[in-house]
Amino acid sequence: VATIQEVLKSQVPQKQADLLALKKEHGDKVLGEVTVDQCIGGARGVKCMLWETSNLDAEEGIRFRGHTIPDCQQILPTFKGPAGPENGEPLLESLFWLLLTSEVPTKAEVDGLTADLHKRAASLPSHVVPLLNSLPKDMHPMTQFTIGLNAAQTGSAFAKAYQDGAPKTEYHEYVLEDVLNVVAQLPEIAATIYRNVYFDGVVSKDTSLDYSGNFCRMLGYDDKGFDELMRLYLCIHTDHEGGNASAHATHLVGSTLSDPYLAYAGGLNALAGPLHGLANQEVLGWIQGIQKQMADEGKEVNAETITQFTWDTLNAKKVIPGYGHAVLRKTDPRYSCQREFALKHMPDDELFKIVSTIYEVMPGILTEHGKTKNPYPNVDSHSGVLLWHYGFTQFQYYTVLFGVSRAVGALSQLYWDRALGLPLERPKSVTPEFIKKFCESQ
Ligand code: FCX
Repeated sequence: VATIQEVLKSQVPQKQADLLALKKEHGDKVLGEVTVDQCIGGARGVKCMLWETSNLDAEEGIRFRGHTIPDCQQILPTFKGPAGPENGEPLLESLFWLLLTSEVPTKAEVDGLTADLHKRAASLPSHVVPLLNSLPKDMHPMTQFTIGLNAAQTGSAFAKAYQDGAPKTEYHEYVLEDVLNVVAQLPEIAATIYRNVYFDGVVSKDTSLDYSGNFCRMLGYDDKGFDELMRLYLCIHTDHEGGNASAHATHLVGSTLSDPYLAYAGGLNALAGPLHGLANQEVLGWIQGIQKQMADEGKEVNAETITQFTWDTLNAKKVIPGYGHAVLRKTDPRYSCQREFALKHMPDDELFKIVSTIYEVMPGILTEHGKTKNPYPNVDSHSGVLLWHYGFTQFQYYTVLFGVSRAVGALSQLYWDRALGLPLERPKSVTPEFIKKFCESQ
């Protein structure tokens, strides 16, 4: 059975040659132009970043190495064995393999990767857990998460190899070590934070399980339904092409030859913003706000009261968390697959019914409001209600789960950034005076 290291090693020369050929043949062609609006407006739609692992279509949503989420549910190995919806959700390790190699792995290959990750988890430097234990319990879990990952950086193989004078051509081999180690070590960092902040600080493992199942035990959950949810959750949050803030930050920081620990800590800091991953927690907070207000007013939570509460939020000049997207213009397929999961496993859940009612009324309200270019729900709109159903109610922590997952996508790409020798990222900025002068001279 091939290891992921062997598969990648065999792919690198061809991929390097392909990129050189692409540059040679088409290097001077124009991919698009940049308007002043795009320059001021967060570079929406500007095609200026190479990304291997996934692609986002505004109408269709994400494809991981060309595969949609429903495709992945059909073709990727599951905990029970081969692919197929009757066997449950794909294993995160399956998707990690696909993102890194662009190949669909066999169950035996995935099992090998699972075992490798379990082994690597033990290499978390011994000072990390005591450091996490010393942090104030009221420090936000995402802040603790980046501290933990930064602290684990002492174990970076790439940082050491660079200091020891490794040649450029070998960087990616050390980066792959770090990528696998970071993905392997994040569950312990994440679970230690969860157990410290909300419980007794004790983290128990079960390495007879897969990555997600073991992570659930570390968090303190022993429920096969929750294991399946975690597999789905961890798969769908991995990657969303390169331009999203956490992936882009990782790619940018990594382009300075910061090692994967430091680069992904940069990504986590971006994920911690409320317009990005923190929306995971904000959605639950918003729903609880409706529930509380309606309870206080002796009203039901229904389409009418949700509509009123939505207008109150919009009139207060706040965003509706979980709705809108910088690229997507349809319901996010990551939302749809979570809805499918809910319909299958918890159709009568009260909170799910509220989320469904929000879905019925929100696109109409946001369209009438007339600002957002996409009135449909994104991934964050649904995840909280699923976690809540299994008793995972500490929603200030939810974004940490997103962070465990996003590592798999952002770091798969970081491996290829170094294998392909991509340069320091350094776009040109312009001053307002330049824009004015330039445009007036046209
Ligand atoms: N509620 C209210 N107003 C919204 C809105 C929402 N959900 N989404 C967009 N708008 C507003 C914007 O704030 C902007 O207003 P402005 O003109 O006064 O600045 C206007 O509509 C145009 O924005 P638009 O071009 O549609 O969206 P952007 O690309 O600027 O922003 C995000 C995209 C995702 C940041 C935006 O839709 C938003 O704030 N959504 C709520 C937060 C959220 O759910 N984030 C998670 C996104 C994602 F899935 C993830 O990263 O996890």
